[in-house]
Parts: sequence; C-alpha cells; structure tokens
Amino acid sequence: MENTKLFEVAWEVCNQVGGIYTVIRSKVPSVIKKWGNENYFLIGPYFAEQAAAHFDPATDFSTPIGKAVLEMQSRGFEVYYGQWIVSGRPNVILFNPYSIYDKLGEIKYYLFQDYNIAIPDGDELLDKVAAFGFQVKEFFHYLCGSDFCNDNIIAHFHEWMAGLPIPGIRKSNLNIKTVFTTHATLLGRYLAMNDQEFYSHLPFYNWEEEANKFNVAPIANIERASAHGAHVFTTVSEVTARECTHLLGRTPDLILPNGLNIERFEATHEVQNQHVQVKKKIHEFVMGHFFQSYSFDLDKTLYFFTSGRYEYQNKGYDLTLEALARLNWKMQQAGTDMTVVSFFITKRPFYSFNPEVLQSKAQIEDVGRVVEEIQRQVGDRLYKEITMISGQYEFPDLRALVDDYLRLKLRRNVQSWKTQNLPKVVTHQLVDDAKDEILNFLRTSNLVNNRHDKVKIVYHPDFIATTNPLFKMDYTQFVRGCHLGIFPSMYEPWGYTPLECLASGLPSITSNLAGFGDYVVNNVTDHDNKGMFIIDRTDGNFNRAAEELANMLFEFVNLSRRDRIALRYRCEEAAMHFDWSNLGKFYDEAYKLVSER
Ligand code: G6P
Ligand code: 1S3
Repeated sequence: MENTKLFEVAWEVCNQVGGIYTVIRSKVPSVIKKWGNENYFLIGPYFAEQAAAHFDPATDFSTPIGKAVLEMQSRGFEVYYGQWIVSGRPNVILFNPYSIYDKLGEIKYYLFQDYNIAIPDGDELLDKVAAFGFQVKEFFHYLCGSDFCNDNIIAHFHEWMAGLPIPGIRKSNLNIKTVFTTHATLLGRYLAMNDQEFYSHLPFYNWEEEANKFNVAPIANIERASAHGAHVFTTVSEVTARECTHLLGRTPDLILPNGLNIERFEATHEVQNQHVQVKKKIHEFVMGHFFQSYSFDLDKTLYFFTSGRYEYQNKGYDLTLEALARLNWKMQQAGTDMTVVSFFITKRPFYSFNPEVLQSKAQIEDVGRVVEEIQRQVGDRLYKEITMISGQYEFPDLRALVDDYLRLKLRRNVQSWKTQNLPKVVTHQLVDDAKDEILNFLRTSNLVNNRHDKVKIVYHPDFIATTNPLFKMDYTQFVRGCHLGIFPSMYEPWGYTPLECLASGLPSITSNLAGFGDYVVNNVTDHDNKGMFIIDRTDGNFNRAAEELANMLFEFVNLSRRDRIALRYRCEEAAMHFDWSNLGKFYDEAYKLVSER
C-alpha cells in the first residue's frame, strides 16, 4: 500500500491487562516487516508505572509524527512519543488520560449529545476511556490537517476501550479509514456467565434490556457505536462473529484469527530436554507438597493443568473438575499404576500462602540440605579411604562413613516433616474459602487428595512467577514441564492458552465453543494427531461433554512415554501454522478492504 500509514490503537499498548496485549505485542515484528517502522505506529494510554517498564522515550522529534506529537504537546496535551521495548521496537504514541480530567464534564456532554452514549460519574475505567478517546480523536483531527494529509491513513482500533474515537472521526468526516476489531462482546461475556444455554438463546436476547439488567449500558453503547461506525468491522473468531450479529447488530466483515510469534517459543530439538528439566522442578514441588503425607511413583506421574482468568463456567473450570473426578474413578477401576496431578492456575483474592504448604516446602528443603551434607561427607571420606587402600581392595562400609550426628539430624528432619494429614488442595488462604466454587466442588466430590485418589489436585489461586517460592519458575516454563493443558471453555472468543501450549510443544484440550478450537476444527486437518484435542460443547449438554473430556483424559493417561514424546514434537511442528507470518494475511485483507471503502 503506497503512501499509507497504519495506526493501531489499543488500551493494552505498553499496558498489560489480558489477551489483547499478546495479540498486539506478538504481531509487531511481522507488521514491521511488511510496513516498515516509518509507516506503523501504535497508540495507547500512558500510565507512568507501566510506561517505566515498557516505554523508551524518543530523542528525535524531526520525523512527521515527532513533529505532530510536539504540536499536540504545545496545545496542552500530555502525550509521549518513543518506542515500546519489545521485539520489533515499534514507535508508540501514549496519551495520559488523567491529564485532561478537568475536561471530562464537557467530553461526556458531547458523547451524550452526539452519540447518545451516557457515561456516568464515578466510574474510574469509563472516565479514563472517555478521556483517552477524546485525546486520540483530537490527534487524528490534527493529523488530517498536517503533512500527513497527503498520506492515506488507516486507523485500526481494538476493543471498546480504544473504539470511542471512531464515531467522532466519522462525524467530522476525517479522511481516515477505520477498522474496529472486537475481541469479545461485553454483553456476551455477562450473558454466558449467567446462562448455560447462551448460544441457543443468542438470537432471542434484547440487547438493550440485557445491557440495562447487567448495568453495562454505557459500554454496550460504546461497543455498538464503534462496530457500526467503523468502515470495516472485524472480530477474532466465527464464534464471536455470531455473537456480534445478534448483540451488536452488525455482522463482522472479516475474521482476524489470533496468532503468535512462534519464534519466541521455538526450541526445536531442545523441546524434549526443556520438558525434562522443568518437570524435575515440578517434581520437587510435588515431593514437598505430597510426600509429606504419602508418596507415589514420579516416573509414572502426569502433570495436567488449566489456567486463565477466574470465570468458573466461561473458562470451563466446572467441566474440567467434573471430568477429573470421573477420570479419578476410571483410573481406580482400571487399577492403573499412573498418578495425575492437576494444577488449577488462576487468580482469586487470598490473604497469603497457606503456612502449612510453605512449611512443608521449607522442611523438605532442610531434608535436602542434610542429604547434601551426607553426600559430601561420604564422598570425601570414601575418596580418602580408597586412595589409602593397600593390598586387597575392599569396598568400604558406607554407613560407617556418616557421622551419627548427621544420621540423627536427617532422621529428625524427616520425622518432623511427615504428617498424617492429607496434602492441601489449595496452596493459599482464600478470602472466600467457604464460597469458593472450585473448593466446593472438590469437597462435594471428595476429590481432596486422598491417598487412594489417582487424580490429585493443586489449586494455586495466583499466577505463576519466578518470584513464587513454591515453583520458582515463570508460566511459560511451567507449561513446558507439564504433560497436558485442559481448557474446555464455554465462552472464549479466541483463547491463547491452548495455542501457547502448542507453541511450547505441549498437547492440550479445548472446546469448539472457543474461537481457537473452532478454527482448528475447520482449518487444521488431523488436529488430534498434532496435539490439538477438541471437545464438542455445542449441544449444551454438560454431562455428555464431561464424559467426552474424561474419556479423552483417560486415553491420554494410557499413552506410552514414547507416544507422549512423539506427540510433543508434532505439537511444536504444527504451531508454525499460527505464526503471524501466516495469520497476518487476514489483517492484510482487512486493510485492503478498508482502503477500497
Ligand atoms: C523422563 C525420561 C526421558 C523422557 C521423558 C519423557 O525424564 O528420562 O527420557 O524424555 O521423561 O517425558 P514424559 O514426561 O512424557 O514421561
Ligand atoms: C479476549 O481476552 P479474554 O480472555 O477476556 O481477547 C483475547 C485476545 O483476542 C482472546 O484470546 C480471549 O478469548 C478473549 O477473552
């Protein structure tokens, strides 16, 4: 596209909140390859703390965009220009929404008068969004009257938080081609949380009534105004497109599936080694957590996990739990010698780590330290003794090489560590322990890490980070050490978790109600063989879906080690399909379409 500048506007530019951050950030290198740094700009909100970690201010303002930013500053806008410190180092323009809070009254007045969008007072997020939207619209206004007016401008807005300038751009008839991508619909999310038959009821909802019922009318209005105002309207999956048709009243022109920068994950022949190394670290956690009460064969243990924001039904935690309970029974009936440890990694309010969990971890580390001391002592003494042997060689008695003191210390440490109590199912002290849905399911189904349970549970109500004393690794490492990801979502416009698994060489299960799952079913041949397992949730039959998932898990448990290793390689190989070098073509199509409109 000759003489065209592309601006992408998103709330998550230099500001990590959720999945849109991954979309924008992972896409940068491939966009820059096509557009060049001089034609591609990202626009986002300026929050000092986030910017400190993500943003490198520019020193050279001599470029047309640099000059535009200086001009905006001279008009009193607090706007920053520089680079986002991520692969590709894209140019970014950040607006501080707080800096124009004195104008909020006026901004809201016009939003209501011109577009019937009523923004209430006292809603922190909406205030920021309204202020940011105004700043971005003014910026485009300025660009259209500056040197830039000789260029074609495409402005691509992501999600309602960034979409608010669209109606203003259209009203002022600016010479800017607009694309709006929604990554979910707000109403869809609320409705799905409250209605198990959301998809079959979809054509019958009255959006306005529902928006008022859930008290989200302002956002629903912004979403609709953005979707209807844009020259080209898109979303991330067919599943969400259906939702847009009914809840936003406009069918997306195109679907832009989410990709990843697969290179960042690529380990090729190392994929297996990395799995083995990280798995060892997970073993350490499991020994500390479980072996205090009883032990099982780690060589015959599989690690399953699910992760994501805490939306019990939407993310399919309810189905995962039900299937795990059934798997437990199936494994017991079959008399298998395997054990499954299933991790739930999500975010719930908690006070602190459970002190008993931390204590057990500390105690096993003490045991480990004494064992190391003994190792050293035996090693030194053995070496001395055998080098001094003269005459007939005889292997020394190793027991005699260990001091009584160390033997006693080891015995005492092990004894004080061992307990009759069952291993905890949750690693933290939850604020709402008694009402927590995951815990209540585990209590009701008695899936509480009994000695005889083949399926064990570790519920970790916080995201994993290297600073975490239990795992001492980050999320991507943790994924590599596991055997299977389980994400059978009920509401999921795309869903990056299974795709991240794939890129890390890990098979996973998702559902055909998740955008990613639906895409896989329709576009990836032989996907089971490539570690992309999909369960059917379209009939809304929870019981049947739970049985399907349980059977899938049981089949996985019965795979041989050789099968698992081969599958991991096939996963990694299949991930390339989802690299932006391939999926970026849908964005190209959107820009072509918008240029023609
Ligand atoms: C063990 C073996 C490795 C093997 C790996 C298989 O560590 O020693 O040779 O590659 O496990 O992985 P999995 O975790 O699926 O049994
Ligand atoms: C949304 O984030 P979420 O987890 O609220 O956008 C993501 C990126 O497009 C998508 O992967 C996810 O399914 C959506 O739900």
